[in-house]
Amino acid sequence: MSLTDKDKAAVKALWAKISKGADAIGAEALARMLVVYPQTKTYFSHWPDMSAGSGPVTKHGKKIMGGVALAVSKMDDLSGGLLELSELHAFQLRVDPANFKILAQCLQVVIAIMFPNDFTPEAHVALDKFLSNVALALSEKYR
Ligand code: HNI
Repeated sequence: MSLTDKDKAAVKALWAKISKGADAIGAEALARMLVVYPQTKTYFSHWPDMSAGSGPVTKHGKKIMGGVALAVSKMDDLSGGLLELSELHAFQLRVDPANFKILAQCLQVVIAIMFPNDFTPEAHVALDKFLSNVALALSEKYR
């Protein structure tokens, strides 16, 4: 489902409130994904430590949120804006696209915990739609 102007405005408004906590959101969401969906650990087996708060998790959480920030800025053309990241995940990293939905879920749980007042039902529905579209754009190069 494509994003309406209303969805886009709601995501931008939410992002303006939460982006200061982006690094922490990314690290928490990634740590949660690795615990709750342990099958995702296969992609990070080269890390010395996959536990919450570890160096690699903290560092990679930041990178993921850099990707989300890019997606927010390219909201009108997610396929084009995320093309390189899609190629990377498809051809080099070979990440099963089902995992994008899993991470999206973890991101939403963490945002709800860290920013309960900003994560209104309206923000929630828009973010959910946005992250589905991000997952779709990241999966583009798999075809
Ligand atoms: Ni993902 C690397 C963004 C989902 C596995 N990933 C990156 C980088 C960005 C990024 C940015 C760094 C690229 C670079 O170095 O040039 N990843 C994103 C985004 C999402 C996402 C925006 C979804 C919202 N990645 C996932 C998922 C998995 C995943 C769901 C696996 C479960 N990503 C990786 C792996 C790397 C990676 C593996 C390389 C990490 C490393 O340290 O080797």
